[in-house]
Amino acid sequence: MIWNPGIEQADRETIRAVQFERLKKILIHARDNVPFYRDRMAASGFVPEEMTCLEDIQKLDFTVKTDLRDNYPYGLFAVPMDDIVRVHASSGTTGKPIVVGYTKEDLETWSECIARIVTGAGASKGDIAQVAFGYGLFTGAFGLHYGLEKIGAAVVPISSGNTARQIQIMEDFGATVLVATPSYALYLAETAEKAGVMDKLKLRIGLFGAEPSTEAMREELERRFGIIATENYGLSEVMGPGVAGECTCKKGMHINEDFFYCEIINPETGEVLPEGEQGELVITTLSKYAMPMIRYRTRDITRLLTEKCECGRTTYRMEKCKGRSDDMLIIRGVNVFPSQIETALLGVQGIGPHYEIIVTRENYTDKIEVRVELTDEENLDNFAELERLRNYIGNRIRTICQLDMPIRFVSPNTLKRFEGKARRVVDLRNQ
Ligand code: DLL
Repeated sequence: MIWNPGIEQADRETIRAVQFERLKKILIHARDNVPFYRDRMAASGFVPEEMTCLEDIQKLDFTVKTDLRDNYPYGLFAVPMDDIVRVHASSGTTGKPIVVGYTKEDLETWSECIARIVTGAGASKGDIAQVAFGYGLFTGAFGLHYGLEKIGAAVVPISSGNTARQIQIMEDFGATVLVATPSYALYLAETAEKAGVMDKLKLRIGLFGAEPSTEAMREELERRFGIIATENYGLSEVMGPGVAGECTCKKGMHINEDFFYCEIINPETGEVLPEGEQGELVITTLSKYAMPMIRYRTRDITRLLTEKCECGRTTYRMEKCKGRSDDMLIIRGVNVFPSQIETALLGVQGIGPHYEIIVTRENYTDKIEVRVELTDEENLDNFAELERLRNYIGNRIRTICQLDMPIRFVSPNTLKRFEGKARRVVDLRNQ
């Protein structure tokens, strides 16, 4: 089913016309209400009223995370505090959090975006959706929550953590949809298997997102839970989840293009790349009134897929993110994304799907070590088997990453499990 065929199946001209009309309006709103944007437009002589096409937006500077930090907490809000009905924040790793606000209308837009995505993934009225994202300042749980309610699903707002109880509730409440990060879903699968209840679960759909994951991870989750695992994408700065999500074809995430205008740029030069090329995703919000984001640099590396999807939706899709440009490691001159290492590791017989990438620095050179769990403790003393595994995994990593990496095997169940976004890379370079 398609939630909003009027827009999800619109032809290109209609989508661009809607985008153009909304873009002009939001740029005027931003200029008139946010000193940061007013000053920027004034400095570059940009006048939204004079725009003639969508591409005119390229004359404007990018907005970056530090712009949000510099305007902490409410400096980029474009409406009086009276009109704000919700605030979320994203902590990040350093410094002050970035704060985002929503008007009532923005919340309706948000639910609409999620309703389209979850419908695309096959969820509908009658589903029981267990939301295992953390409820709080994080946008994930509330975002999915209201969109799922909008389509008529029964939402179980269990939040993240307390993993044994999650499985109990999943079984007792007959959850059919699981909302989580892929890494937490993997931990939940492992816990359900250990509890011997996997065959009692009624799950049929996974709505996974909030962190990069690979096709290998999808296959692992689909196999273990016996579900269709779909992925969705978003970020707090532009709304939260709801920017894009996969349909059941699982060939890229359909973008809610009437709400988000997407560009792909060369992350080094800032140049806008031709359609279909891989680069950094830049998003402009077309209908977010509390806090418009103009040309926000997401740091996420992806490409736009422009062909029509088999599902009948016409909206552009974004490919699974390869990673964040700031997560890319440069090892002996070779660029490596953690997702490439994940692809090499998952599905290998004899090791589990959890892994850690340790990065250190010696004599000004970055070094990397990959830690994986053996599935069988006894193999820790079986040198022949360890050697066979080391060669096999080493070859896979070399094929995908063009690099040799030391591999360390550890006992089963010893690597850290995650209840939210996984941190697979342990960066010890500054120690
Ligand atoms: O993670 C919003 C979200 C919640 C999306 C739930 C999907 C589901 P932030 O905490 O602000 O917001 O983190 C945003 O997470 O820039 C990406 O780097 C990463 N991210 C989110 N979804 C995906 C995905 C939410 N499907 C940052 N694939 C983004 C890869 C993702 N990375």
